[in-house]
Amino acid sequence: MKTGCLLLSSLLAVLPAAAEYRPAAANLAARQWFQDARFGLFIHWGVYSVLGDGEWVMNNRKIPVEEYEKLPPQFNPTKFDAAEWVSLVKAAGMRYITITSKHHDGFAMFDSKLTDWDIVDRTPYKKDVLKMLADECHKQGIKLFFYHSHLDWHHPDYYPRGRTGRNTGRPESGEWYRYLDFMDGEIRELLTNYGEIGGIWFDGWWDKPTADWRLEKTYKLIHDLQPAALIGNNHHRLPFEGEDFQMFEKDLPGGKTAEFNKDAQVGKLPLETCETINKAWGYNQNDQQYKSTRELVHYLVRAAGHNANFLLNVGPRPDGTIQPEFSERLREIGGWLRANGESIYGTRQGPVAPRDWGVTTQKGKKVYVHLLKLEDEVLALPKLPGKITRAALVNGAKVEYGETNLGVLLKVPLAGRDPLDTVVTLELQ
Ligand code: FHN
Repeated sequence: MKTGCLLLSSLLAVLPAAAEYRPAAANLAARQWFQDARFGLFIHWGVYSVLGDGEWVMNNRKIPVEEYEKLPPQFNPTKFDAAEWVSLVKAAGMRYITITSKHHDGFAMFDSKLTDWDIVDRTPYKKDVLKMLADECHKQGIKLFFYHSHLDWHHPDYYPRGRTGRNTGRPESGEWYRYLDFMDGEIRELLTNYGEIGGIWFDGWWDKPTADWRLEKTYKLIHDLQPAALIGNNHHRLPFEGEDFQMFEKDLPGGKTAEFNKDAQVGKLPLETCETINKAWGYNQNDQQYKSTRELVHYLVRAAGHNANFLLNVGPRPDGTIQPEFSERLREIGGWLRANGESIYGTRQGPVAPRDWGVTTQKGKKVYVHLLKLEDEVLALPKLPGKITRAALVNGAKVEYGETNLGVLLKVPLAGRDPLDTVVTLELQ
């Protein structure tokens, strides 16, 4: 036993200690901005949209690379209008965009000098849509994040293969670290050629969970190029060293309702949860299962009640337009936020834990009680961290309340409730 311990301690002595990540002041400020922003648009867009069957079509239909390479010549998004997209984002009350720079099919939606497997070299459209979007975001004051897939079903050096992408017809060979160098090279391009970037949203680590992903090197590259850029990695684990926020997918933080979240624990970093409007991330012409605006507002509010941002997804069509079922809902959410945004933007989770009836959010001495599902006229709350000096609806109508040493009673008549979410503002002394 002694020998084993001696061997382990001497081995640990020679292993390079992972340098502890110390976020720059600009990064810490960016984290505060991120948490205050509370609401963003997720965009899954790629050549897969030509088939109208989601972003996993290459894997699900077992399409080999040489077949899949026939898609880009059919992708010509002549109706793409960056100003229209960013204006829709602002009309929705969103503060940032996270768009796929590269999804699992490996196709770069930007002009990469490291490969011709990209939108400029392989499509009749020949324009760098990420550059167009980045310029418009900088012009309209919307932060831009890039979703970048670790996993790659097209690159020959993504080898050994992972759990997915096993029917792509690639040779059973490849240089793993040459693939990582390629991936780091594209990350360098994204953080060099597109101005200030909000951050990188990684996904696909789970395809090879035991591989040496060399995350420390990639994360250092990002933070060296843009210290304020926030790194998130959708690995469904507690955050790794070097990450700046933690995301959850199709689940509120700690919800564990989605299979891949069963082991997910909530860490200490800023939080974000992402969800689709129908069921698909990438454009799916057959998916008509749209969530109602009420459901989407509830998701946004419940996320805020869990101290998390809400990243709501659209999958644009191959012509570059966003379908009306999505844009209508986004505008309706924006309408609710124009009246109630004070209870979401810049808040943190409130003093009362999320409940079935709703959640609380808080900003300074104001506590916002969000009545999402309350059939009764009276709501009992536990004691609050201060005496109430005022209770009112967002329209200013006073709310009757009572305080005892047991807690607080609010009386909110059914008449005059907001069908999406009735917010009661409590001012505490
Ligand atoms: O495989 C991806 C999927 O295509 C999509 O990008 C979602 C969005 O969070 N993430 C992965 C599934 O967990």
